[in-house]
Amino acid sequence: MIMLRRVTLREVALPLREPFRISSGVVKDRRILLLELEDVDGVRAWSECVAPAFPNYSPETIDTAWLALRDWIIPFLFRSGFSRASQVHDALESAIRGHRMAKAGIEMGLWVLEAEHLRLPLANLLGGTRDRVDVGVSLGIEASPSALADRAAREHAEGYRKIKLKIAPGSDLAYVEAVRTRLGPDASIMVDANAAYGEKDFDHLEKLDVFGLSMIEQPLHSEDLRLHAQLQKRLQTPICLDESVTGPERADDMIAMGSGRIINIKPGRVGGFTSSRRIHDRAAKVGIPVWCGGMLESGIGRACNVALASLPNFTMPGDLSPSRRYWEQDIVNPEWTMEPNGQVVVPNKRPGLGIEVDEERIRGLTRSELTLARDR
Ligand code: OSB
Ligand code: MG
Repeated sequence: MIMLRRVTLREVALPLREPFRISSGVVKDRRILLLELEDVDGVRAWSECVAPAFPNYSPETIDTAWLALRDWIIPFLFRSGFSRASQVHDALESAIRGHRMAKAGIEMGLWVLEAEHLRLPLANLLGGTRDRVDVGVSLGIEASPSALADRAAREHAEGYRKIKLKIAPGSDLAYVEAVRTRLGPDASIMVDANAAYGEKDFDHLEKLDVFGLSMIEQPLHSEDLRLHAQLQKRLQTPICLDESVTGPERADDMIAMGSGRIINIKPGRVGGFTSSRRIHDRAAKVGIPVWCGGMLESGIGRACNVALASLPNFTMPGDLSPSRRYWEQDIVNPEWTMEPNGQVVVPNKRPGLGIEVDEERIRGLTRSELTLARDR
């Protein structure tokens, strides 16, 4: 039986080594919401809520997540007990609508807690089947096509197995062309528009087909699956959905409507691991490949993503870059690294997250902290 006794919310600030620009905004300092869970047996687990500072990706932010966790989600969980972490998702869904990133933060923590209880690596508990996962890098919008091509060439030489370029109207064709020319025809290149285009851009987006991209991620508005289906009919390049797929139901809609051919699964976006596994299983059944996206996580969120990405249908490289791609110093030991062949090792020799959380460093970085406890 998993019964929470205490949860501590902490906001830490970690400066990115360089600003990360996408079509809808830029991040310089990452405000990160960490959760520390303790159950009635005294077992502890860490997890991360991926909500960003500003609602330019989805409606949630770190501040809405803090509120939702403090006032609704954690009090609800204090009133409940679960024999398995896999039951938490549906209980939360039936009680509280939306707030998926907030829910995911604690749902994933409860999976880690169960893994600690069973002395099992998180990857094994989730059903992971591989020891290593292919890694891709996500590159923000740069000042010029040649600056992006330089950057992409450096990252390609590091071993990354997929290079993802953020695009936006006005920063697209020339940038993609520069990178394709620099990296050559065999490099795996994709783009991510973060919903920046519309129906009027279909002719323009068709011009991306000549670059042999492995996919175009979330070109259109997140709510518009019908429009994505129309665009997919006109493109040779597969569409991959990110923001649009908020849970298994939207994945089913995408599959039924032909709105895309690939799914980016971020456990934070879809409400946690149970939802992620359902999307993974439904996609596998119909031959849709999935890969694990990222939200500029710290090493704690990275551990959750890497564990999930070890499941069998995660057949494409994930946005699972090593710590130094983001931070001067991460908050875990050892830091996340990438093998020269562009893979990350799944830490499945140790229970739980499989890495050590640097609690002292977290204390030093903490800007606000709140401990909630079950009443007796
Ligand atoms: O759309 O995949 C995205 C980062 C923040 C918000 C949205 C996205 C991203 C990334 C970064 O692409 C991936 C990473 O964490 O390396
Ligand atoms: Mg994306």
